[in-house]
Amino acid sequence: MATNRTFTMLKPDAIENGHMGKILDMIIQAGFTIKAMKYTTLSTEQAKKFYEVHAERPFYGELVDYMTSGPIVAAILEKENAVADFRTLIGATDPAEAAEGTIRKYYAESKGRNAVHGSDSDENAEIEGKFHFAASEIF
Ligand code: IDP
Ligand code: MG
Repeated sequence: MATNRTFTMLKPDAIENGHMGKILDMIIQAGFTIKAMKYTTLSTEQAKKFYEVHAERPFYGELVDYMTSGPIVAAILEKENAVADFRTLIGATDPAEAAEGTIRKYYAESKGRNAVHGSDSDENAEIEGKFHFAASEIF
């Protein structure tokens, strides 16, 4: 069932490079409403768990180190067709392949340090949102 919600993180490179405001503005201008948001950090344990599906990939250790290297912004976003539209807004995983006008095209450093996360399905959007937010923090 479509929930019209997705989950995002502005990743440590985006915050470190001073892109938090510009990325949030792109998200809001694209029609997403913020239903939950926090400026926080991931523990190694949380990052490992969040990216568990990639545990066997060669970049897993690097990914966990990167995602715990500094603060992130986690948010739940709402819009009709949220999951697919947000993936379109962020662009391909590798900024070299990301379409013009996408967040990753503008702000990602590399395939690994790629500025922003977006859930890949309604089911994962719900799991990932609940991973970061208590019910009382979601509006
Ligand atoms: P996605 O974020 O576009 O859904 P996934 O394939 O799910 O991409 O990978 C999760 C994250 O793992 C990416 O956003 C990126 O930070 C990192 N990653 C993916 N592929 C590579 C790689 O080949 N080298 C280094 N990091 C990678
Ligand atoms: Mg993914």
